[in-house]
Amino acid sequence: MEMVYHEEDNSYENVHYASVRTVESKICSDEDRKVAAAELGIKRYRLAAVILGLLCMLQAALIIFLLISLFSERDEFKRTNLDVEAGLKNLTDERDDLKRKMNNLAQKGWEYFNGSFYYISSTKKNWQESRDDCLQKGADLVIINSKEEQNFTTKFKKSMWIGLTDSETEGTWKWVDGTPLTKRYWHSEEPNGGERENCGNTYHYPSENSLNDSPCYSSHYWICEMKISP
Ligand SMILES: [Ca+2]
Ligand SMILES: [Ca+2]
Ligand SMILES: [Ca+2]
Repeated sequence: MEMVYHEEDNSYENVHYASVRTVESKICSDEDRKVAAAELGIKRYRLAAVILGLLCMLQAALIIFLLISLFSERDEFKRTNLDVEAGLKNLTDERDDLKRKMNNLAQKGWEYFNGSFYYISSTKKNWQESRDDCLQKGADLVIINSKEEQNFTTKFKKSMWIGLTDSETEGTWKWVDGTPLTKRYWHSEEPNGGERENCGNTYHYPSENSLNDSPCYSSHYWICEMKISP
């Protein structure tokens, strides 16, 4: 009988113990969930903080990039502006220099026509002396490039040396800049002097086609040309 009592008592304790374990287990489980939830919350906050930090860094990098670009563009603009100002100053200087040169030439009796100034001599010299005079003045004997320029030379009604010669190769007429004669304004039956006449002039000036070949040693007026525009 006593044994039964003990067995029942023991059974009661077992049930009670199990019940306590269940309760404890339940309490532990709730606490774990709370702890886990808290940890999860902390992790989320950390993640949010990291993302926020990265966004801030990205924003800062973007601002720095934009500032660098802005400063670079400003510097480039400054450089371009300086170049433009320098170019403008050069153009202004060149214009003023050209004005002074033109006024100076006009005062010395040079005549302007279609991009060049022309000097008509008042004395006579041979072809080489005439050319030397033009070169000394910073010009050369005229090179006739167009019908208009040809007509311009005839209006002075003088037999003038021009920058045309076949001294190098008989029959091959060249201008003083080395270019070959292409537009021909020879008077009829000219050139006719062969090896004796190797320099060109405006001998037949009453005619539109005034050019003639003459002996280079003969004396004539001369016409210099100084190009102003290219
Ligand atoms: Ca010319
Ligand atoms: Ca000749
Ligand atoms: Ca001739």
